[in-house]
Amino acid sequence: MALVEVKVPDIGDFDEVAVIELMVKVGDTIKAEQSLITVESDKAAMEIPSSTAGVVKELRVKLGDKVKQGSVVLVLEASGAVAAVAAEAPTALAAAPVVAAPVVEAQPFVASLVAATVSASVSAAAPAHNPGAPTLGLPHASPSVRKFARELGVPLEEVKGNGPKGRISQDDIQAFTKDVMAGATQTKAQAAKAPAGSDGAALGLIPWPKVDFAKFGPIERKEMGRIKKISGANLLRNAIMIPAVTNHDDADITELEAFRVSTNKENEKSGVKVTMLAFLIKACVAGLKKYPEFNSSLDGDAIVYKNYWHIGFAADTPNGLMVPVIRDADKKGILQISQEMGELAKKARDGKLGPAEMTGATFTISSLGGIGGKYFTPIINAPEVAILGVCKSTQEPVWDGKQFVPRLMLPLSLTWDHRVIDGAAAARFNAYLGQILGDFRRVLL
Ligand code: CAO
Repeated sequence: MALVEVKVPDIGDFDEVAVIELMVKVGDTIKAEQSLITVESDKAAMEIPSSTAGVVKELRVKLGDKVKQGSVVLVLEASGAVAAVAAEAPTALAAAPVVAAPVVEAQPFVASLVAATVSASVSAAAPAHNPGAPTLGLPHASPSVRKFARELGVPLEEVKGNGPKGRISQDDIQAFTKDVMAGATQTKAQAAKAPAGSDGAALGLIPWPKVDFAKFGPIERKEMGRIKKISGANLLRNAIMIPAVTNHDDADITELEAFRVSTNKENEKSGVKVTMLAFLIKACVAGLKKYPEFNSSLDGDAIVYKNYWHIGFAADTPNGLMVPVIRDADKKGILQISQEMGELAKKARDGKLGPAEMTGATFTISSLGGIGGKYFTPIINAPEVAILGVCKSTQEPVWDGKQFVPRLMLPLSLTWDHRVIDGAAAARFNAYLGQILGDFRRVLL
């Protein structure tokens, strides 16, 4: 039988990550792709799977160890015909993907919103929650469960795990949240802070309506997938925290579309198809350079201006919305951007995007142009400060000073953070985009 070293694969932007969970032990028989350990950086947690099936002979890491790409996780006696060479775990990690930014740590506002909402219904008599048996070190839960808890602001250490060895499942988190929402229990923080009788109505929110839909007709209940849950929590925070405004405008892309079609004809054999989105990425980079506040982030009372232009684009995948990132879009041509976009969109649909491919965007474009619609109000992908929504171009009658002429018009919807950007700047940004898309030679100016 071959002995195989399973190593930490490429983990994207992270140099060193901490081992926070050991999911196997010596003597365990494991399958290929089975998760072995969980590692966590300050931005994301991910499970390191095994490339090979076999029996664990030796664990080379322990809780709290720092590991990086190439660190040996364990030694396996491989089952089947496996060459006795060091094997690397596959690069498609089970990293928790997010819309826009990497999975964030506890989201204080969402958490406090939940707390405020629930305390409205927590009666003074609600007992402080009695957590399950104390666990040594971290509570026993998978990364996705841990993140789910963080997104809801649920203190994991107070949740009683009902799985084997007290493992906390998503059901346990949901049950805990329901209890808190129903006022049947309180978190320790609530018990400590909320004075008896506090209604916590600081936000003026009433509890979420609880309806027994089955009373009105047949229903089917399906739990949301992981990506939807993660993106939902991020979207909620961003929608609530950002004073966002959306400006709608149209760009005349009649000539640009003709150029796109002819470019695709010329490049038919290359296999790279250019869509309007690639031009939009380039046009946005020009806009971001001219109006740098759109390429910034808020950091307390400071605005951080970024001198790099990484553009995220929303991709619709069977698992939910994902935002791969084209890095250094300012240094790339339309064909390269198109090619990378095609590759990243495919990886997103196949669930194979790595953390590095989903992080670092300075601005995002959400294009529904291939589907339809006129305008919409995209939600900003924090910590970015603006996002461009694009819908389907249509032929429209445009007055040229003498007569109405048919022109291909592209609807643009720019949502911006009013803390950083003013309405006039947003109107200028959109107008500038329109100029560039109307005459793409302006990109060179
Ligand atoms: N107007 C008219 N037609 C457009 C267009 C536009 N603005 N944008 C794209 N099209 C056309 C393309 O030219 C292509 O036409 P052909 O098939 O005739 O060549 C067709 O629509 C399909 O394009 P596409 O969607 O495959 O390619 P894309 O580069 O425009 O977009 C991607 C790629 C990954 C962004 C897209 O597939 C996608 O996932 N879009 C959804 C994004 C989303 O969900 N946003 C909402 C986020 S908020 O919930």
